[in-house]
Amino acid sequence: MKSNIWIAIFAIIMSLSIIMPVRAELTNLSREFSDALITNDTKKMNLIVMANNSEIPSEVESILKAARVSGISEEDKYALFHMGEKMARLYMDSSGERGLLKDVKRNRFESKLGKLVEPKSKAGIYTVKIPMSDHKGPSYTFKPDNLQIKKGESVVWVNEDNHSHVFASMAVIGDGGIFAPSIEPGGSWKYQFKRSGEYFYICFIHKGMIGKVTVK
Ligand SMILES: [Cu+2]
Repeated sequence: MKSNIWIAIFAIIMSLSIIMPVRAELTNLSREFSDALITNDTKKMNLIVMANNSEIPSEVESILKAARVSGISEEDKYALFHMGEKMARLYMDSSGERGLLKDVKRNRFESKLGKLVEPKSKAGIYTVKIPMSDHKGPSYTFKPDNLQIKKGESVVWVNEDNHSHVFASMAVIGDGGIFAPSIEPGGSWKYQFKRSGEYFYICFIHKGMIGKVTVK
């Protein structure tokens, strides 16, 4: 019984320490919402969103803007995206409008990507490597994970790792199309992009293994 109380106190302190640092820059509406989020008071969060429905889209946009500021700590970024996503989800539930939540998810995805790589080569075929994962712990990645190419060009994913990888683009936040079969160690898979768009892709096996191809 006693240990349960300590676990609860610890959980509250942890969530406070996640959300507190960015509170200073929040509007009253967001502060009220973050209070409800800290205590996981869904009813209150819902009431706040419903009472301020017309203001929610601009509120979420300003949360995203704060999360995109360079130099912000990972904890603050996480807290802001977490709050923005929660607010946008409740907004979708009450208004039926899906665009806002999609926007948060895209921003959140993009915040985890590396710098955009625009190859200059005229080959029309670009390589994304899946390097050998780290022995000290899983570090499954795509290199580069943020690539921009032109319509009609192709990307070859080369698996230099000793694990298989299966990935696909998420039509929920971008364009569908990529659907890699299981790429065995030493194997590769080529895909030609016939349509322009933004392809956000994830590996089904390894959480956090993500990438994006932008086709102009
Ligand atoms: Cu994987």
